Amino acid sequence: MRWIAVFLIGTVSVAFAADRPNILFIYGDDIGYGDFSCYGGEVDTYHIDQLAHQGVRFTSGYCSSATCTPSRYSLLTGEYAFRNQSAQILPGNAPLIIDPSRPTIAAFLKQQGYATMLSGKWHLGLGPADGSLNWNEVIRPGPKEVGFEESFHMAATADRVPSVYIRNGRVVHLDPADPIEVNYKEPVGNEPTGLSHPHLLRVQADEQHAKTIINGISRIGYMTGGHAARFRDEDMADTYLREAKQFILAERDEPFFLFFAPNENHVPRVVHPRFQGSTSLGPRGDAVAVFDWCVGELVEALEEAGELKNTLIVISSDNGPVLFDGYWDGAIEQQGSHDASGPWRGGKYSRWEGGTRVPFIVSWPGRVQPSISDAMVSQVDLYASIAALLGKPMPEHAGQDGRNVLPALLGESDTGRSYIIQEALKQLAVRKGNWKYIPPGSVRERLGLNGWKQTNVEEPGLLFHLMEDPQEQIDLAKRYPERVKELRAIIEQEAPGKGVGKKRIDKKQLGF
Ligand code: NG6
Ligand code: CA
Repeated sequence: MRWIAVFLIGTVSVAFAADRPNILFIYGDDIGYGDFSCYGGEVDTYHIDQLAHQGVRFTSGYCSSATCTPSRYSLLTGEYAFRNQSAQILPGNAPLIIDPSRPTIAAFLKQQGYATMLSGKWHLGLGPADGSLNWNEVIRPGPKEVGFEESFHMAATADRVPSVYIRNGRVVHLDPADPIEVNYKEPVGNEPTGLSHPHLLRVQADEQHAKTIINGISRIGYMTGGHAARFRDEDMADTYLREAKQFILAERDEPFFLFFAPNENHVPRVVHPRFQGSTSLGPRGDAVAVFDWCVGELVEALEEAGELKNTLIVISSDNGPVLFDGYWDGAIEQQGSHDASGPWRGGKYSRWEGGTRVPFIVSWPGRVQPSISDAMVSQVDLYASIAALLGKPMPEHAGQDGRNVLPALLGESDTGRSYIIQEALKQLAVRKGNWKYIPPGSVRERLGLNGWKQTNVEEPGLLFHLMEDPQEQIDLAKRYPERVKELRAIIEQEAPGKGVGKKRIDKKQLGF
């Protein structure tokens, strides 16, 4: 009998290792469906394409919302962000919006014995609900309290103060003699702003982005102090990467979960000089190249650690693309024939497909066979699917909107979720199969340098057939009232009372 026992133990331990891969989320910012070359983009994203060719490249992969905070919220919590009123673009001094009693995917994986780390953008708020956060003391609650044992991050976005890095709850390189103060309502200290000192600016910005100048770039919000701690935009990708690589290369017995969330392709797009002009598409194209380079470096680190085969990598983005987003950086003028949204209409801030249909690539060299998948999957599903992979139940009060789409994620099935709710600035839409329904309200999108384009949606809403009409131009709502009824009922069921949006989008939803 002894050999049977040995055989069984052997099998069990092999299965165990294979089902507890390292998990790496590489989460782009404002990267559109059409930005990578494997999705038809004009910048050569060689490293991303390599992973896509060895893995599953999804054509119907979604983030949950057309802006950052809500999508990140859904990714980590497995809950649709429209359920949480606070999950909207946050100022840089907003309190933490994740309830620590609802375990995130990081908390869940930590519970399962994973080492966990965040390197990059956070933008889910920091500090207590009463707003009493002091940037010069321990910053909590934050990533640690919701499951990231290690963290190295900025508070919100690169265009929002405070423009510093935070490591494990402390501002990096903070000089106690030069304390930080942050204010989103009125100026603090004597810092030059974009409005008062436009001659100091390297990039001209709109009024919203014309507050405190850091590194020659005016930001949203005011800060003073923390001079030694201020980041240099040019070094940001290298910095997050260095921290992430250290984490990957650390000696440890347990598997890891790394959430790598660089700034690319968010504004301000001020990349390292070695990437400036590396593409013909201006700063926006250069930022895509930086993102691709980061992917290559992470893969190399995984190889060096001997972990590439046993790492489940997901590459995606938090919302669709935007060209002009507050800084006159030439993104529009230099885009040429590149279409960052790919075949879809709209982008960031928008309920059109381009707002939430994003690149979505799953690679796991030891397990996943190459394919292109049309299965519908959402970032809100990653939590439930990974729990299924580990063979563990989801914690109570967590991830209720996620579906287990593991077979689709691993390229073993063409079936994903049957429908998806799409959110933009707290207004909803639904896609089921090839049908897309946009209820009454407003569809907003950034247009050129002239601000916003707003489409008013009247009763009974808009209905499109995405296969026949990917650009969402031909409204079929009046022709197929039964279909409208069916899709509207899905929204009413998922979000009672939230089906019909407002005619004007609340400025609060835009973070100002
Ligand atoms: C908007 C900002 C935009 C960007 C966005 C957040 C203005 C006029 N625009 O309010 O520049 O920072 O918020 O982007 O202030 S996100 O990707 O983090 O959602
Ligand atoms: Ca974003």
